[in-house]
Order: sequence, then structure tokens, then C-alpha cells
Amino acid sequence: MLDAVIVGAGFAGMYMLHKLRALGLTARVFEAGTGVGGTWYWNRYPGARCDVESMDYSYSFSDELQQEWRWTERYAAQPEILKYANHVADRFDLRRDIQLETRVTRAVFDETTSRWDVETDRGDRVSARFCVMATGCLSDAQVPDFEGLDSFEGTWYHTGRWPHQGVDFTGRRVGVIGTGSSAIQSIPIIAKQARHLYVFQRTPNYSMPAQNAPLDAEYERRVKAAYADFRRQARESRVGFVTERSGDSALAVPAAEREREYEKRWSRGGLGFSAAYADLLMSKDANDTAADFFRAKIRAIVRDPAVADLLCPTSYPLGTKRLCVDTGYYATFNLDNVTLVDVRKQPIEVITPKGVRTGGVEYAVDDLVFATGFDAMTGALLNIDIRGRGGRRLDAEWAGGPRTYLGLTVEGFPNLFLITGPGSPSVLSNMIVSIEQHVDWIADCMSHLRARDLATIEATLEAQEAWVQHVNEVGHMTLYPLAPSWYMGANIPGKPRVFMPYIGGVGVYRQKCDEVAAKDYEGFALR
Ligand code: NA7
Repeated sequence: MLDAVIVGAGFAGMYMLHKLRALGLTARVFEAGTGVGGTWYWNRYPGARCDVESMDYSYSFSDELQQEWRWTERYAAQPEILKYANHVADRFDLRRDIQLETRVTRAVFDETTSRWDVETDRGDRVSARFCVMATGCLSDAQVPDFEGLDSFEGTWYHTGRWPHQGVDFTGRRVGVIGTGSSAIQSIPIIAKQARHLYVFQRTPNYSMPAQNAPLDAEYERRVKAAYADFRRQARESRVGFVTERSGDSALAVPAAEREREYEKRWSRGGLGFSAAYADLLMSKDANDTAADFFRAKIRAIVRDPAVADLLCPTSYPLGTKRLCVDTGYYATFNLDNVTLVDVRKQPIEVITPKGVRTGGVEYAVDDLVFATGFDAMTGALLNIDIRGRGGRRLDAEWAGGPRTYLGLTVEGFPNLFLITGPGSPSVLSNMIVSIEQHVDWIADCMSHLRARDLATIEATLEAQEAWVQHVNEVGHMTLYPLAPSWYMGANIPGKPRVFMPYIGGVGVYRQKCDEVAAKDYEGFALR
């Protein structure tokens, strides 16, 4: 009889397991992959790299771990992060409770026993008091339903399901569909190998140079000497790492000063750009100053003005679709073997046996790369048949968009926990900081139930409704809803348009969760 089933062995599932063991609880982790690491297990495309800095994007729960592990670069590449995940699995002896190559298909709450009955595609049937979904926010890879894909005679790939042995594009004609983060990281590398690369772009993105470099040894030493304080600041911050703010309003400073500030941030590189002024994501006029700066940069890098024009985002404010971080992305379009194809006005009509047809033109390719993203935040959860009290189905409950209390729990689904679920800061933050916060909160909650001899915890409808409304309200105070982004569910045909993550900030959100717990789990029914 298990205390908990954990779904997923990425950073969330691994830490949850470690934490539950420390409480003396028994847990089994089910993981679909052949190894641990989640996102970093699946996304092995060329150039895959974290866009949060290495010293920030790592576990803080063990001081020994954070002191002994040495990152080699400012931004770690996928193989190094996967190695880290495997190191953690070994160091904390996690593997013996992780069952690989097993996908959870169903989780049903049994009201008579107050336990979750969990089934897998391997025929496992286990019963556990708690069910913890560590399924990831960007794990349900999406290939658009293009007509003719079956007829394609070449090989096709999705960036989020990349072959483990890698792909060599040398001498080949390659098509990349999509220009999100995954495309922006992989395009410069594929372009170096391919005989010809066609990039099929529907919406251009704002991308910052990473200015990646070997990790500065002196910086590493300084961080490690005060790691506890460094982590504390991250936890109390807005996005889970410390970003320096220059002022409240971009409009309150003279244009020349603002330009200097943007220039400084551009040369420093990375996601910190949008933190420059507090109103960049609140005021369209403020945002325009930053967007103009980006467009000028793109025009300065890309030699062909028509191509530069196509690469300039104009239809949504900067930062309202996930800001990308790249190495040499825009300059790649100066290469003779790279062609940018606009599929906005004329969408891809059909995939033919030989390539891609759009605007009546067929682009012949040997390989196709779908960098087309994920059914974000809800996809992986709703792929599981989750049933709560009275047989209530999660997919039906969420037909109009996800509804959670704190992004952690759902009314009608007792003892079910979501790690970085919709309605929590999740994808708007350094994921590891948010993961650790949720895991710690969930573990404390389980201890609390045990100490009080309580069987279940369940969000009340009232608390959930109030939280959903709050998440929505603060989301709509910003510019985010103006973009048809995956934050809004807009990349999936038919998905409800709801701003899913909580924008209130990691520090503020943590306080709220702690207050709820301190007030004897306010907004929950404990039985
Ligand atoms: P994204 O950011 O969702 O990007 C997907 C891209 O694929 C985006 O440019 C889409 O264009 C494009 N796309 C999707 N469907 C189509 C069709 N049917 N035709 C043409 N183009 C299409 O996924 P990523 O994997 O790059 O990044 C996900 C996150 O992972 C990222 O934000 C980081 O947090 C890490 P669209 O913009 O929808 O017009």
C-alpha cells in the first residue's frame, strides 16, 4: 500500500520522491521516458539550452549538492542538465522507486477508501493515498494536423521528441516549421549543417542574445560562498531569479537614457531584459519603446531589409509571448543557404511527399523539423483520465479552462496535487524555484494531515473560484492577454483562451501559500 504515486520523473517528480522518503512515506514514480530528467530528457534538439542561468537553474534543497556540482557554462546546454538530473537520481538513490517506460493512463479517486487507484499502460494497478502530478508544463508535444504529413517521403522530427542518437543534417535540405524558442535555438546549428534550410515562420519572435560563455569561476565562487542568501533572494523575487530593475516607468526617463539601459541589457544578454522597467508588461506605450529597440537591432543584424522586416515582431507586445534567448539566430538569416518563408498570410497548405507547399510554391526538403510547441500547462494532465469524487472528470471540469486553488489542488479531487499547475507562477518563473516551493508545501501538507490523523484535503469551491478570479484579474492587468500565446492556450485549436499562469510573482505567491498553510489550510476542507 503506497502513500503516494508521483507521475513524472523530471525535476519535480524526483524532488517530490526525495522529500516523501525523508518523511518516511512510501512512493512510486511512474515515468514515460527511458530515463529521468523530464524536459531535458525529451528536448534533445540541437542547441537545446536553458535560458535561466545555471547557478539559478538548479536544486537548492541540498547544500552539498549545490556546492559540489560544477556547471561549465553561464547557460547550461541540455546534455549537461540531463547529466545533472542523472547525478541527482544517483546521489539520492532515487532510481529504486522510479518505474521507467510507464505512462499513467488513469487515476480514479475511490470515495469508500479515500485512495487513488492509478493505472498505467503497462498494466500496473496501484492504490495510493496521494496522487502527485509532476507532469510538466511543456511536455505534451504537438504536431499540427497538416494534411499530407503521412505522405512525406523524408524523415520528420519534433524538437520535443528528438532521437537519442542525434540527427546529422549534413548535406541535406531541411525545413523547420515554427519560430518559437526551440526553433530559435536549433536553427543556427541546423543551418551550419544543412545544404539548405527553409524556415517556415508564422509569427516572428522577440529574441535576446544569450551572450553565453564559460561560467565565470569568480562568479561561481561568490555565489557558492553565499548560496543560501542567493537562493533566498530568488525565492522572494518576482520570477525566481534576481533581475535588476532600472525604474518604474520606461516613459519617465529620457529616450537617450532608456536606449543606454536597453543597450546595456542587450549586451549582458538573457531574460532580464523585460525587467528593465516595471511598466514594460503593463503599458503598451512603455512596451513599444522596448519593441522598437528590438526591431532596430534585428534590422541592424539582418542584411536583407525584406527578410529583416519579416523577422520583426509587430503584432503583439514584447514579452507577452515567451521571450526567447538565442545564439546567432538573426544573423543566421544572412547565410546563403537559409531561406525564410512567411506562412502567416499564406499558411502551409499541405505536406507533399517531397516537402512543404505554401502560397502555391513547393519547397522540396529531405527532412522536416516540427518546432511547433506543446499543449502547455494542461495537455499532459488531461491526457490522463483523472476522476475525482462522484466520478467527476478533470477534463469536463476544465472544459472552459483550468480551475485550481493556488495551482496546487482542484475542488472535487481530494489528495490530488499538481506541481506547478495552472494558476501558479510556473512557466513565468524559474521552474526549479517554483517546483521546490510546491514540493515543500505539498510535503508539509501531508505531514500536517498525518499529525492530525486526517484522511483527506480538498479545496473548497469558494476558495477555488476566488483564486481563479484573482489569477484572471491580475493576468488582465497586464499586456499578456494581447498575444495569442501558449500561455493563453491560443496555439491549440479549440483550447479555451484563458491566461493560465499566475503573474503575481513568485515571492508574493509563496507568501500566499504559506499563509494558507499557517491558517490551518484556509480554503481547504480537511476530513
Ligand atoms: P512555441 O513557443 O509554442 O513555438 C511553436 C512555434 O510553432 C511557433 O512559432 C508557432 O507559430 C509555430 N507553429 C505552431 N503551429 C503552426 C502551424 N500550424 N503552422 C506554422 N507554424 C506553427 O514552442 P517551443 O518549443 O519553441 O517553445 C516552448 C517553450 O519551451 C518556450 O517558450 C520556452 O519556455 C521553452 P505561432 O507563434 O503560433 O504563430
